[in-house]
Amino acid sequence: MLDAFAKVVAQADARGEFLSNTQLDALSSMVAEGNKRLDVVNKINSNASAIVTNSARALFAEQPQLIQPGGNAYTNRRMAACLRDMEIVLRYVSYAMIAGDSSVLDDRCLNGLRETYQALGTPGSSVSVAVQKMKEASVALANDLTGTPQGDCSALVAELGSYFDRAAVSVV
Ligand code: PEB
Repeated sequence: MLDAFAKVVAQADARGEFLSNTQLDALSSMVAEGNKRLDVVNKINSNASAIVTNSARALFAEQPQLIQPGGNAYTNRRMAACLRDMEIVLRYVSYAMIAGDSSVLDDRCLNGLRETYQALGTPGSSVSVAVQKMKEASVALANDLTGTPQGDCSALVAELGSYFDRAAVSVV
């Protein structure tokens, strides 16, 4: 598991070189935007249950067969597993966001997840839609500057979106 700093150290060490100016610039802007990054993660954390439940509701509205008899989220046990899975993905996305690096998400959450869903008979394409809905909700929250100083969050929002995209692509 790496963060943005450990990642460039590992890359430079593999080549036996000092950090490049490009690497230093990237870390420098990460430090400069550090408070905004904390705000984004804080917004996700404090809205996590709404992000999960609203996204699940939107998924089931689009794909009602999931909650009909025989569906993959039919019965409370499967519904609970589905909501739990969505929360797990959101949690790991938040870890990647605070670390500024996707390795924690890749290694501890997404690795083998497609195969797990195949073995369970859970449709990965539906999980992917659920993740995209969580992306939309989280990006909207990150873009909502109410109560915070106005500033450019576009790079952070794009980075946040990229972690959801990784998760969405990994399960189909
Ligand atoms: C992944 N999900 C399920 C299981 C596992 C995961 C390992 C099997 C064991 C169990 O039921 O607990 N666990 C999960 C995860 C990590 C992990 C992400 C990462 C670290 O450790 N059903 C739907 C939707 C979708 C869904 C499409 C969006 O209709 C999910 C939610 N996951 C779902 C369901 C089950 C499951 C298990 C329904 C139960 C499947 C079953 O028992 O039939």
